[in-house]
Amino acid sequence: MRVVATAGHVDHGKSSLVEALTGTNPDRLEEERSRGMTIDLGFAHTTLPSGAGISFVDVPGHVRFLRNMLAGVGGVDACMFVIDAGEGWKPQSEEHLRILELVGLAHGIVALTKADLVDDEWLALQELDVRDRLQGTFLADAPIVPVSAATGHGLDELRTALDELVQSTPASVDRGRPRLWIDRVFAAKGSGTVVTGTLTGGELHADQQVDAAGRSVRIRGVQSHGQSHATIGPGNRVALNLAGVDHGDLQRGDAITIARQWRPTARFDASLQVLHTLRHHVSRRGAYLAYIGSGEFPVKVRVLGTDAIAPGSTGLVRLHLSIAIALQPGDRYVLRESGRDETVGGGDVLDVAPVLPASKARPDRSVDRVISERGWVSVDDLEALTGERREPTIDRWVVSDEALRTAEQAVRTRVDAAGEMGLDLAELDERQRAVAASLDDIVVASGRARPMGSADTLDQHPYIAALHAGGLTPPSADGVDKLALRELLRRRLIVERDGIYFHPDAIDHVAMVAARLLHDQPEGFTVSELRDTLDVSRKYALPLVNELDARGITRRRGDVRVAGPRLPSVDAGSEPA
Ligand SMILES: Nc1nc2c(ncn2[C@@H]2O[C@H](COP(=O)(O)OP(=O)(O)OP(=O)(O)O)[C@@H](O)[C@H]2O)c(=O)[nH]1
Ligand SMILES: [Mg+2]
Repeated sequence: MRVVATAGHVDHGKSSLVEALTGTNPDRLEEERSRGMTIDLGFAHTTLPSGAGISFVDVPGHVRFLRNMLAGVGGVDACMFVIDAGEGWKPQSEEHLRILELVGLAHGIVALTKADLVDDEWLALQELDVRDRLQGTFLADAPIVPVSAATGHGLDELRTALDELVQSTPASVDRGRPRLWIDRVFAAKGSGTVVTGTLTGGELHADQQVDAAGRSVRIRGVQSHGQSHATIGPGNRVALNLAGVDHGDLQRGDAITIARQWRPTARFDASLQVLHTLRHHVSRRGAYLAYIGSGEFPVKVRVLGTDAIAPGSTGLVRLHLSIAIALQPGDRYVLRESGRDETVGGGDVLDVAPVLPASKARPDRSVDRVISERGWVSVDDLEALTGERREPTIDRWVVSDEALRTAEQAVRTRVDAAGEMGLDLAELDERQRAVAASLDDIVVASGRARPMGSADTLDQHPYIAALHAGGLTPPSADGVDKLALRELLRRRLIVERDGIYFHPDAIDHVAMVAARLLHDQPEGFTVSELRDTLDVSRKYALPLVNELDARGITRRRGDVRVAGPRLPSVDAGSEPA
């Protein structure tokens, strides 16, 4: 269902028109009814002649409530711009039109209201004047429909125009990244906290765990215009019943999102289009209010790349908020100066997490710029930062060409320096390991990276041969490279027990000797007996018998060794060695 906001000067008949179209008086507050003036946002919906549904967000026209108007127009698809045919163009006609342009609206129709109070000649004049003032704006070619909420005259034409508007306004895009800027929060009897807003970017569904202004909450129920839904798509007015949060903890301007998809930010770069009606430049630094989504945020502005932005021109700015909010490039904002109570301008969010200092930053919407400024960015981070999901360059990262070349060079240098043993992968960080694995000229095996073509000669290491020759009285490891020693052990090319290194064959041999001993004397043998049988000193016999115990070949029972579960069987045919 398309969501359409009203706009226009105070008392020009916006709310009356919404009521005439929908049967619902959008002025729901007691004070609004008694004063005959809209203060806060109102909501109503109806079905158009074609059968299409339409939702209205009715905004106040009075300049004092401009912040509420701004809260209402973020997230809507189109507008119904209202001008009193008798009064004609007024200050908030102008200001609302500028704001609608700044928030990026591209579709709308114009209603020339209270047509019953003027004659045809005046009506025709006003129509010409309005058409003139819409020149160069998104409403330049919009239909202007004379209408009277009092007599009903022109309502059918207006409905037809709204139908055409709804047909020609593109549906809200589903990017799988829902965000709902909260415009109302209240406690509903029996169901706890309820928030409402216009959903954009993706679907929400009941029982979903979502983020509400930094709190993890569960959606207990989803409604749109009083109807419950299991799932609701973007472009709809939505009421969410939330579990896990008090209504006092949330406020207009907070957003409902899926936490992992966003990187809330308090500092972002943006374009700033300064209204040509502003009488002064926007200078280097200043304090303002930024209107983003449904929220109003105090903000400090720093102009980028130049000293000031002149009225009617567009520049770049860095904005600092006092809290972090879920933004994405392309989000629109409106800037107002609270002191002077004037709209300064607005623009596009360009970079939600700028990495360059303000003196160097030249932001734009390019995703490639985000990648090249970071060098390395995970696929998930990139999506959270830009809304765009890219294929990874390497493993789970998107990497700029330059950063990749630098990393490849660094890894090659380190691998080359490590020599024939190769480089222990544990010495590289996650990114470097991914680079090592990706390089054709580097072989990664057994936890080490070696240059391709350098044969793995570890199994011909001289110490293996020396141990083999040493048999049961092997030479010590003095002088053998520590790294090589560790790798030889890890690959089980040699065995270490109690600080003595053996060839694996020596252990196998002793295992057979033990098997024969126990075959002859199942009650067990002592270390001395083994030592005598093997004809070695205690220095070697003890580690050997300990190794047998460790392997489960023998088991210690008091002073003797008995058969363990892994004792080899004695081949009756073979003679003792
Ligand atoms: N005669 C006549 N009076 C109208 C018509 N539309 C609205 N009015 C009257 O104009 C006054 C203002 O109408 P609203 O609908 O409250 O105007 P609004 O634009 O919503 O005002 P704000 O929300 O405060 O900006 C009310 O007294 C209405 O009764 C119309 O078509 N004909
Ligand atoms: Mg009103």
